[in-house]
Amino acid sequence: MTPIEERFPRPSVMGIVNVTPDSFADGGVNFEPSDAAASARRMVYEGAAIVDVGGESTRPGADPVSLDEELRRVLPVLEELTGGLPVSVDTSKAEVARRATQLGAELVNDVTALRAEPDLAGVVADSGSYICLMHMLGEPRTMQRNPSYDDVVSEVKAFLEERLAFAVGSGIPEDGICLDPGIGFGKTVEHNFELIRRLDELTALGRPLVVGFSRKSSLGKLLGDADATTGPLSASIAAAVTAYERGATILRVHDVREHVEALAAAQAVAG
Ligand code: HH2
Repeated sequence: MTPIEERFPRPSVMGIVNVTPDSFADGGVNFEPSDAAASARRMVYEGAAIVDVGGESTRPGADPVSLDEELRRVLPVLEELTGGLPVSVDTSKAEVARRATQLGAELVNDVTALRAEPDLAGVVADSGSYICLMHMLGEPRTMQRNPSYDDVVSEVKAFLEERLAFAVGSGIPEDGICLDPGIGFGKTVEHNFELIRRLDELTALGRPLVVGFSRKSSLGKLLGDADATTGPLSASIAAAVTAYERGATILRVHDVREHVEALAAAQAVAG
């Protein structure tokens, strides 16, 4: 296996393709498989290193989706894309990951970090795919009801360290694992910004970090709308660039071209 940090050099952009009717920022836009495939192709053309195809919204308040429904949503898109396009699958379900990796998905993005279905670890190990392990406090339906931590960064770090050990213990090579603090998953606005401010404490785990701040409601709330459910592109780009400067490797975004351009400038500054 090529180590994930060689396959995705810093910074790499992961384009988001939600094959859902209800995702918080782009629900419905890519619900038709042909629309989703076209968006994915455009994102790669615009410079995405990989596109993340998901069939279940994990926005605050979202209800889970059945296995059959999730397969019905993502398989037609993956059938159109894989072989030609670098694809990851955003799923917590072992069966979805198994079918997706058979179709060529090279990364499994599990927002539950192998807690929803621990069998997913074996699927990833057997398929030789990469995996992203993300932190979430609680579950999507209720996670934004007053999330609280003594110290958000050290608690997220301890969680990711434990999940990394679980994944390695389940046979997934450490070289193939990246970690994600889970912006917006059981976190207040201040928790999210503190995680980026102190991102060096998470890079100390020695694995590449994924950060997904794109269009998230904390950005809209920061700008004065207490009831925001999304945030603007401009603030998304600033959050991605500052995360990159603090050590993030993969930036998970809706607006690929704008992020690729901004990160090119930030990378030129970094030298
Ligand atoms: N955010 C979302 C979904 N999956 N995966 C990772 N690794 N990191 C993230 O920050 C992350 C994620 C939520 O964003 P989106 O996919 O646009 O929305 P929805 O869950 O409503 O489909």
